[in-house]
Amino acid sequence: MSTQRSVSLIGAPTDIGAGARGASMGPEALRVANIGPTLQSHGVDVIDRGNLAGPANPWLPPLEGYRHLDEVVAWNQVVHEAVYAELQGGRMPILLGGDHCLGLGSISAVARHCREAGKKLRVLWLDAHADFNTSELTPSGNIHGMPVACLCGFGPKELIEIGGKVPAINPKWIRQIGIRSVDPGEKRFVHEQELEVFDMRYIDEMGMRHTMELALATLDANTHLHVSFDVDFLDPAIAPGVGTTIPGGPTYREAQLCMEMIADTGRLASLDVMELNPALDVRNQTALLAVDLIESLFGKSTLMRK
Ligand code: NNH
Ligand code: MN
Ligand code: MN
Ligand code: MN
Repeated sequence: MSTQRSVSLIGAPTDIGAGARGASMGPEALRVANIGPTLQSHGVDVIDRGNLAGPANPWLPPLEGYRHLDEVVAWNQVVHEAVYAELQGGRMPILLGGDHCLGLGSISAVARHCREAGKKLRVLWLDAHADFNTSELTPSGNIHGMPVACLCGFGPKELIEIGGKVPAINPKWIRQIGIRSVDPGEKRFVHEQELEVFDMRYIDEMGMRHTMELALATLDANTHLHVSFDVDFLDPAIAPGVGTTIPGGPTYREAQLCMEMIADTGRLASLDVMELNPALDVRNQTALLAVDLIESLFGKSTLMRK
């Protein structure tokens, strides 16, 4: 079994859910880093659908625990429809973020597609953060810290209902990898909901190989694998171009091995590349690194394998 070879790039140029401005420029930075032609060079059929449109960022303080809730809902609705349409058309959507609040629109569409197609779903959440806050728990009101909770049914009605069914997904379908910054209330909630988290301590002690073996265990021919890649997953020494850098992330090789082991499953069926912030980057290096890692997801490896 090999990874889907028809890909659609979908740009979502917004920083509506973030605490720093600039992720709205992420899609263009990934294009400047040659994401399309690079995938094509690996034999992938690539269509760039261009950018989605949504409301501007009014940059207001939180209201009842949420910043920009109406605008976040509007953006997630357009993302949901765009991702769903690609899946129904038999193509792999790659969402170019944009901040991570849009993981909700993307993954709710994937979940809807899987329900209708009778497929199982596994979500890999590669991130420094658990993104499991609610309006009561959040220290910031930024909705990019809440998409996983929303997907599991904890969040405002307008957001959690985007894919129709509530909750969109079961916490048991998620594996979080690279986590090293969780807010106090969020931490309790992660334990309560029994999220399966491979935090940096786990990766330090057990290694990326063992971590990925567990995170990818029990996938079968009927499983749709979704990867939600928050670029702040990576160590800031190699990936400075994100709004919320947290030290102690995966090195270049650890990140490559993570992607290579995902590629080896042949199950990757949808992808988000989120939180890239060109305003904070240095000569587009974080975008170039993200493209390099995405190449590995599509089977680039140091030496030819079988
Ligand atoms: N946990 C913090 C919050 O909710 C930060 C979230 N920031 C992220 N998440 N970049 O991936 O405000
Ligand atoms: Mn499908
Ligand atoms: Mn995130
Ligand atoms: Mn993050």
